[in-house]
Amino acid sequence: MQEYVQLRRDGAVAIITLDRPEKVNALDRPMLDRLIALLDEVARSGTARALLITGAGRAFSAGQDLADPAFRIETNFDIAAVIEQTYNAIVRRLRALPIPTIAAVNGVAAGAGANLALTCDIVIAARSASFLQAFARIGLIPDAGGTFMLTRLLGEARAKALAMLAEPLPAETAAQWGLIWKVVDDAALAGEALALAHRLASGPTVALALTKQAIQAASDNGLMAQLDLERDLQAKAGRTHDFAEGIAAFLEKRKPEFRGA
Ligand code: T3D
Repeated sequence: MQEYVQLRRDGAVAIITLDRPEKVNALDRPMLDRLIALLDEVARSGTARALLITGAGRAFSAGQDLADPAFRIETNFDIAAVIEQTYNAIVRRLRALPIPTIAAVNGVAAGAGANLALTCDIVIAARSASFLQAFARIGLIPDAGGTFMLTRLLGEARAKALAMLAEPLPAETAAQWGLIWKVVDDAALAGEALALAHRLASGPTVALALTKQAIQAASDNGLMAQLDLERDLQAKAGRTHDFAEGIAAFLEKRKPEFRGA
């Protein structure tokens, strides 16, 4: 059976590719279930130190496969249950994964496809890519964490306009607005994204995971709670080999060799 989501390894970097280019990587139920299984595999392996997610062909993903037989209004399907089992399950995993996640957005990212990309820790996009909150076009609200990420990253004014107007946001504007990390020329995207993933994978992985945890918690915490959290997480980072190595390398004027422990 052909798999439309692929996982491969490049050293310490795990690479997941949405690989259904003829349907601009629209996500049907088997693809979503496989994505969940692959995220679990990456988490279980314990050896991947960064995760890169990208799309095959000219798009990142068109979001939910609107032609999926499981997505039929006539069958009276339980949309809440489907979302919980698929998109929510994926977003929860990406946010909890204790390694940096990078989305390399190679083309249009629409609907839940856009919001899965925006859930990643660092989003790098091709200059020709765009982000489309397509939901209003089909009478839905942004899901897969869209209302959270858009509002936190852009504020209500831009979040509401993007969601209600469902117009494509060019990658360059997304970068100017702070929705994503950066834009690169189309031909440079794959190489730059992989180099970024390797750079992170050779970093102090425990500290990076704790950084991710602290920054994500900052969306919910007040300053006092965040100071407590920083203290507690720094105590963990301070017990790692990589902290000792970072200090030693600085004093010895050499490049640190982080182990991710
Ligand atoms: O219960 C739940 O799970 C609810 C959750 C919902 C989450 C969501 O993601 S809802 C939003 C779903 N996505 C969309 O509404 C986007 C629909 N697609 C588009 O707007 C456009 O296709 C794109 C802007 C993404 C790309 O446009 P373009 O011109 O580059 O490509 P195209 O020609 O429209 O698409 C190419 C093919 O892919 C075409 O098939 P064909 O005619 O060559 O056989 C098209 O029908 C197909 N395709 C594109 N998007 C989807 C799709 N097929 C199924 N589902 C799609 N989402």
